[in-house]
Amino acid sequence: MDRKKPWAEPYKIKMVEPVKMTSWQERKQFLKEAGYNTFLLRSKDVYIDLLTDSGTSAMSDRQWAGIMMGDEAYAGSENFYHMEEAIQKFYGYKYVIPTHQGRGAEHLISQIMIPEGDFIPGNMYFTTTRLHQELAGGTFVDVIVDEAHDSESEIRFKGNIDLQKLQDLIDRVGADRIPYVCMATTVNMAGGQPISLKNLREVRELTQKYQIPIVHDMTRVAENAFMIQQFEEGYQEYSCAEIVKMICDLTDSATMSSKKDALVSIGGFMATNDPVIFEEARNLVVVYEGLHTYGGMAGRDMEALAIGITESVSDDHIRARVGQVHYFGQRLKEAGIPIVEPIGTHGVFLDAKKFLPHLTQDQFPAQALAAAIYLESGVRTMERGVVSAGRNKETGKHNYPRLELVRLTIPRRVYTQAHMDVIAESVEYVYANRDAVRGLEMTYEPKYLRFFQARFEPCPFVGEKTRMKKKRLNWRSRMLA
Ligand code: P71
Repeated sequence: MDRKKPWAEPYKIKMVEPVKMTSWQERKQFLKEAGYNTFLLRSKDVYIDLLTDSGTSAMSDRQWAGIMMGDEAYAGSENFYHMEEAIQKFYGYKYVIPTHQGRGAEHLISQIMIPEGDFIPGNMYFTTTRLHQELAGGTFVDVIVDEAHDSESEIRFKGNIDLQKLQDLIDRVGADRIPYVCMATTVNMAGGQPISLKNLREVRELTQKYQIPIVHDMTRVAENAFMIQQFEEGYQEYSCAEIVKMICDLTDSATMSSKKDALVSIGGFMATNDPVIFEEARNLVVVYEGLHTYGGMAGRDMEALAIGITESVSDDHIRARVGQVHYFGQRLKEAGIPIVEPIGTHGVFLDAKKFLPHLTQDQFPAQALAAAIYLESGVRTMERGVVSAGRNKETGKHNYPRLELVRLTIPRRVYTQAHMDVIAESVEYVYANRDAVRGLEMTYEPKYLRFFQARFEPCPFVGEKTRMKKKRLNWRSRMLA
């Protein structure tokens, strides 16, 4: 009988990079200097870095060998053609435009496809995606299923588009005011939630009726394909690579941040099957990114990407990648920590509203929790709540997302199971002492993508002094200090 395969890593480690633990006193100082924003910490002051899985994965020996084969010609680099071939082979799109990273591709597609005043439905916003849609004069409309906004709903494909919401938008504004539907595989802001192929087929059917194209944010498409293989009826016999291809085949164009799924430190691309859009993008890319055969990427990085794409769709790789995330999430869940369920594929998301019920959303609970976790453990995480959601472009008021989350994102092939255990213990410690975590107030707010550079200060507890007198526990005075 075939034994179920374990998720153990399908590789062994050839090179290591030391990490260093700092003292609590040091971290207190670093956090203050960083304005309580984990984006502003220096990486040398971080013990385990779960800020993002973007550009932080470990490359394979093959990829590093590819780096040595960089053809740094200004035009027509051989590595570009390797990259193009890999994209055509594994994702199936005909035309490829390289960009420096995902947002470069988002910029191009938004400028090309969105006329001023149009509406772009999508399965939940992503920060950079929505901003580029808005800068082009468009308005993002969230058409994801309601369950995606509920951290407790355990439906399997929480990334799905609600067809009724999409139909309602078409009826309300008219199909000619919708330049495309933006469909992300593995919905980041929902907690790393997948879409199902069934849903994508239905969206395809509906949009084809109105001749609305689908633009695929394929940043984590292989992880989504793995979830389909594991959980959607009828796909167990297909390989991850085959499912990736099926997904791409149901869409018209794509934007990609290669820094995630595709296992490289930098890079991205726009891809399309439409020759007219391709022609436009080839024109525009030289203005913002670079020539159409490098688009801001070095030749060596395009080579590493071509190899990374091949590795990213391997069943063994993806099982271990998602297996590690699920191992970690399961540990937190068993410890009673409020996390987004089901556990996603690129990280585990803490529900900061439930974790810190004593804070209002105006006190930036997810930001405060990310700061507290760093302070107590040196583990760096990322806020994905009201700070990330930014302000409403018309009213200027905060957007208050229902999900107020802290993301513990797992880089690919970087940390071990022992690291997962240490992080879980740190989060458990903060959870046990959660009522000592203070809210924050924003003292500096940048105009664009404010979460990157905003600064904060702890706001005082009401009646803090009396409380402190009553409870002189050591950890309390530490966290409150
Ligand atoms: C992540 C990132 C990187 C990031 C971006 C913005 C704020 C914080 C962190 C980037 C994505 C993404 C999706 C679904 C497009 C981009 C942009 N994610 N779509 O999760 O997840 O790609 O960073 O290469 O420009 O940490 P880019």
